[in-house]
Amino acid sequence: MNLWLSQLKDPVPDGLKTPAELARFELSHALPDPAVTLAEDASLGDGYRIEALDDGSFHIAGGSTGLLYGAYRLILDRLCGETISDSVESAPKYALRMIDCWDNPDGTIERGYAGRSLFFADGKLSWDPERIRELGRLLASAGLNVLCINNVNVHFPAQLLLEDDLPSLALLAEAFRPFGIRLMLSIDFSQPMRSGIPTADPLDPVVREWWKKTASQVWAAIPDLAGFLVKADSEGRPGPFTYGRNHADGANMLAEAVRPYGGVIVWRCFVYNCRQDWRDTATDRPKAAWEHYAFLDGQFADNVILQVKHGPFDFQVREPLSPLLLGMKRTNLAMELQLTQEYTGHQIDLYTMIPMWKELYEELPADNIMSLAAVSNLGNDANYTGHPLAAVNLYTFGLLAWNPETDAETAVARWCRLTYGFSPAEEKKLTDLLLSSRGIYEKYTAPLGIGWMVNPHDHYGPNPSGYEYDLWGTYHKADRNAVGIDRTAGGTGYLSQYPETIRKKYEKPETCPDLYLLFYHRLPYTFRMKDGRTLVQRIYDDHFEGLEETRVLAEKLLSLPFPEPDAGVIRERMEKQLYNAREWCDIINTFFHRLSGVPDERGRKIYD
Ligand code: GCV
Repeated sequence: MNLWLSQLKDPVPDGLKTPAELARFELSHALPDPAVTLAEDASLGDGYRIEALDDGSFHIAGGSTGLLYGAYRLILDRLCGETISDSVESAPKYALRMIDCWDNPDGTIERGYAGRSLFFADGKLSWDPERIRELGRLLASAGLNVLCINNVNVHFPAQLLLEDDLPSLALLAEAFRPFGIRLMLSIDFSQPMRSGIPTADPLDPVVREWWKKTASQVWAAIPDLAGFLVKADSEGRPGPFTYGRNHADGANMLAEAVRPYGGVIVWRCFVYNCRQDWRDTATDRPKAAWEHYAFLDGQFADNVILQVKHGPFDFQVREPLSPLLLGMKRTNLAMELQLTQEYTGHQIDLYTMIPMWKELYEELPADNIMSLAAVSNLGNDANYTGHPLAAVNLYTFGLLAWNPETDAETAVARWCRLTYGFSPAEEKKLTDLLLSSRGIYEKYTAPLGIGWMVNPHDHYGPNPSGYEYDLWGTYHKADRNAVGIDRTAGGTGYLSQYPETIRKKYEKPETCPDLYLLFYHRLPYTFRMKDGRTLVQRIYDDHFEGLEETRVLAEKLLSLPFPEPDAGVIRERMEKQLYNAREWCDIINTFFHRLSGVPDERGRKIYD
């Protein structure tokens, strides 16, 4: 199964070495006519220039990878019924367009909803070469170029990737090379201690030497390894704090070790107190990343990239843009998105992400970041993403990483056309349904930016107080009068981490955009929204509407002529989504009704 490339009938053969060779193969099989000539121009790198010549043929210039991206551009345009009439030039906005897999050596995937790992089984690297070539083709055709294959929570034996498993890893890197995809590895900050060194202190000369030697061995085996990804001092992972050092000390030490090979250190900023006492009101989790990193701006080596989750919490359905992405002007930044639907429906509920990403970009100057990363939604299910329609998130992420100005509707419509080849009316219908799916999901889950009302740990289905008295710093504090946390200057002060324009937009409940209202404010249920409804009435209305819109979504979606096996899978998942939406609607409404005692103005059924 080739998803959006299903019209490419000839599988990529074994034995191709470079992206330019692959470009020639793809063009000769998928686009034998008209003729296409290729000219390698290393100065263009990943970029390409395509010229339509008078005799109907095309000429592509680009670096080796640029030729491949140019070839896919021509092929996919042709499959979409489009043609380049004059000439186009294109180059990616971000040099690193990364997919981070949270795969474990035993073949499980943390927060994975599409089967088991494509890279590991039984404690070691293990892959099906044909599937790797198919995956490589999918990723390259979407413009993606870095793949971190192992979980940021590096559990043993993942450490062996830097040790005994290196030869095997080198073979996997070779398999991805013709697709222009470079591997990255998540590493364990305390790994030197496996070699008998009593510390992992980043300023200890023995530790520094160990990393240098290890890097030299790793890059000798895989000369184009992109770098290391590090989760340090986060949710129990080891890091520099143990030794009284800060994150610049930790990241820069590793950066020095990988510098001779052109490697980068991608250092995650997901650092917060995950052992918080719910009684402690002085700590507000969204403030944590800024407190740990903002003062270090300008102190990171130039081959360190700080990878920041798009919001200050953890991939909730609605979060504001992380203030770090706006405030660290002298640091290389990557924004981290999450394709795997941990909090957004487990690839059971339909949730198309590009509308959310476009909203983030409304506040994020594209130049503030240098890379875009996303947690993978891939697994070894036949269709790679479990829900066939979840593949739209992988494809459109690639388009956005190439060009953040990509229009959401155009991107989704292109995916629909490539994947299903429906009639124009059906394509429009599917595009609209996909684009509406995020808003629908948002309506029936946690209200107005509050987040976290999910079943703990598993993160699917409603549980309004599941995290309320837990250690994770994720509280809504709903009582009989009010709900939410005041994060303005008069409250926890989180909003003060932003530039003034943003502070002004959110600081007053009367003018704060509705969908962020309970993220920033604690408000009584009687609070009057801009449209005159009370807060609690808006919560009831959204949930009833979300459920009803899910019903309509299901009906319309299931009327489309999906081919098997997709049709069966979509039907089965849609039924589960309907059940989930009903659970959410009834439980959230009952929760607020019981607390507030306020009846629904429209007399709809809310359970006692
Ligand atoms: C890989 C959340 C998830 C964890 C994940 C973590 C992270 O807490 O629930 O599964 O761990 O984020 O991004 O590191």
